[in-house]
Amino acid sequence: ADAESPYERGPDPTSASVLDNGTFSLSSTSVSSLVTGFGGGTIYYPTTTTAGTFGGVVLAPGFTASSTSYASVARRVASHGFVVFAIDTNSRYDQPESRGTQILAAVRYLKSSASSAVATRLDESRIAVSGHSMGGGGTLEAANQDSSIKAAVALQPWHTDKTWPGIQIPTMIIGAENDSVAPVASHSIPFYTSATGAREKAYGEINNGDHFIANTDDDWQGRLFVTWLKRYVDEDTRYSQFLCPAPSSIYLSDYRNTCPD
Ligand code: 9J3
Ligand code: ZN
Repeated sequence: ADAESPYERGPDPTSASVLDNGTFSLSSTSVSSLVTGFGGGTIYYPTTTTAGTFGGVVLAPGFTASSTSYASVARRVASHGFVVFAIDTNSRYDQPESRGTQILAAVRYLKSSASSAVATRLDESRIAVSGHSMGGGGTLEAANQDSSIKAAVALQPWHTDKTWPGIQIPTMIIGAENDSVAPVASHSIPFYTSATGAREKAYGEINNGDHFIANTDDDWQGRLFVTWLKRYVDEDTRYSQFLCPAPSSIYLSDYRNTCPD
């Protein structure tokens, strides 16, 4: 097709490839907990230096959790051609508002202070935010505060604030049908519904999923996460077919979106 994005990375996607890990081999580097503004973490990035630079995403953990619990989802996303920074928070007990501030501190770190191996592979102009549970609430905070972020993906987000009309950036919320910690009826769905200012938004709900699906390498969670970043961080319209019309699957108990994307 014409009008291809200069940021397309990896082979043309298929309905099978979007449900699998990507094609990029990965390297990783750890970031000290002594950095300013957040708690360090691990950056996963494609090893190649011959495929152009990659967009980035900061991924924040849930209440009491650490970055290590998100290694599989981080690697899943990175393998499709992204620099993924799974962060730790200053305290495991930090609330969503603080997690949002820390996500944005990690974005600044990724853009300006990361190792040369990361810096040579990252396109610092194309960064997304993500996180799980209270880190997903932090994702909403970060998205609400910084409209220069290219996209947001909130995994089973938890927040006491149920209304997010100020978010402007493309936002994907991934809920889990059987989540009893952040029930979709009182978290993900009102977050999605209230995000009336988002340029594009989608809500995907993993059938039979529980709150801790973000700590697994679930294929449909991976598909939704990767597809959103491909479309809005990479401007890769090869992935539009997986967003519009809305996907339908026995693995999804709900899906809502704005189309066209
Ligand atoms: O995984 C999470 O961040 C859980 C959110 C939560 O348990 O809130 C209750 C205080
Ligand atoms: Zn083409």
